[in-house]
Amino acid sequence: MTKKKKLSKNQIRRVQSNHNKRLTPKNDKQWDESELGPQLEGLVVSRFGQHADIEDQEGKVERCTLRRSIRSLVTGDRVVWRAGKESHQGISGVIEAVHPRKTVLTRPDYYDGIKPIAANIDHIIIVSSIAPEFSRNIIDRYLVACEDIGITPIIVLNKVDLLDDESAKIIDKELQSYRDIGYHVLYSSMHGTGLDALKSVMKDKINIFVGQSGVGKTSLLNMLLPEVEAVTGEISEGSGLGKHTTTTARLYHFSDGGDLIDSPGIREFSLWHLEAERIASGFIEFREYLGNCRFRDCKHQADPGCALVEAVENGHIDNARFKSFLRILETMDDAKNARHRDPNVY
Ligand SMILES: Nc1nc2c(ncn2[C@@H]2O[C@H](COP(=O)(O)OP(=O)(O)OP(=O)(O)O)[C@@H](O)[C@H]2O)c(=O)[nH]1
Ligand SMILES: [Mg+2]
Ligand SMILES: [Zn+2]
Repeated sequence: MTKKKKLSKNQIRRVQSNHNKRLTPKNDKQWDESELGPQLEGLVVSRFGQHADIEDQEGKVERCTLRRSIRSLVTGDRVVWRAGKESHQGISGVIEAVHPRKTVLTRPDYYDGIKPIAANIDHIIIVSSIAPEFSRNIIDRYLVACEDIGITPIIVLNKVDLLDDESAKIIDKELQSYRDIGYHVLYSSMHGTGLDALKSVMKDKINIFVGQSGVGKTSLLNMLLPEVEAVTGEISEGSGLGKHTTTTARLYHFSDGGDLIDSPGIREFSLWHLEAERIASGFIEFREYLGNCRFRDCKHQADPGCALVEAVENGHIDNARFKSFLRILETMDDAKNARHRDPNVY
């Protein structure tokens, strides 16, 4: 058997782009100037490939195509669009330009570098739960991302109905370490616990639910906005993991002010687009110690005179957070070298 020659990164990208072009229907409408109305303002509620659903100023959702000049468009983007005089196969118009973003949550992508997930958000609500599994490491990764982009995180432990006295004690202790460093932690359940508190932190803000698949993001959305009736999915009996039920980020409005974006669950949240120092300062309680290590290039591991290790030993830094930090550094190189493209790993 002849050995297949490995494709270069550029070749892989070209193959992918040709493949995507083939997936775009040939009869996709190319709008002519004379067929389009005046420029209007809109808000992207959801993006699918070359199309996006935008909400116009009357609150009506219109499906539009994207001008080729638009390089990046995500849920939460504010756009300029023009309606077609007639709609074609359910497409009402074209998005012409994207307003500058106030904030953007991103993820690293092996092929495309840094990819945006949602724009103009005020709060990232990190939803966790004991089912499929409680992962402090994923919470910590999201916290680093939030600190790096300057968006306020809120930690939510969902499915509290599944906790017995003993597991409740253990989880309380874990979550107290986040409260101790100033983070807002809430408990919730699709059966009612904590929904009012959640509603009040989200009021008048643009919020996004993030977290592992199956933790109950969409179930919470359905409780908060019953008219939405978004699809939820059981945790797989075989693997014990979520089934990635939600596939695209979508924005919903609260009638009394504020928005909520439900996003697809993730398996892992990599941070390899950040330098080690940015990861370290994403752990907010580490900041006062950074720069105090004996060696300027301290890796904060076995290095003598490490100010972080000392702070852990003195009980000023929580050991679990420090371990989480080391684990993120360890996995960064692996992630950088990953040769697979799994859309759920980001
Ligand atoms: N016991 C209990 N089960 C819950 C709760 N919230 C959600 N679930 C269940 O957890 C499963 C997953 O819920 P989803 O809302 O689809 O989870 P998700 O986070 O949106 O998952 P993805 O869309 O895949 O990211 C469903 O079977 C829900 O019924 C809760 O508060 N308590
Ligand atoms: Mg979902
Ligand atoms: Zn150090």
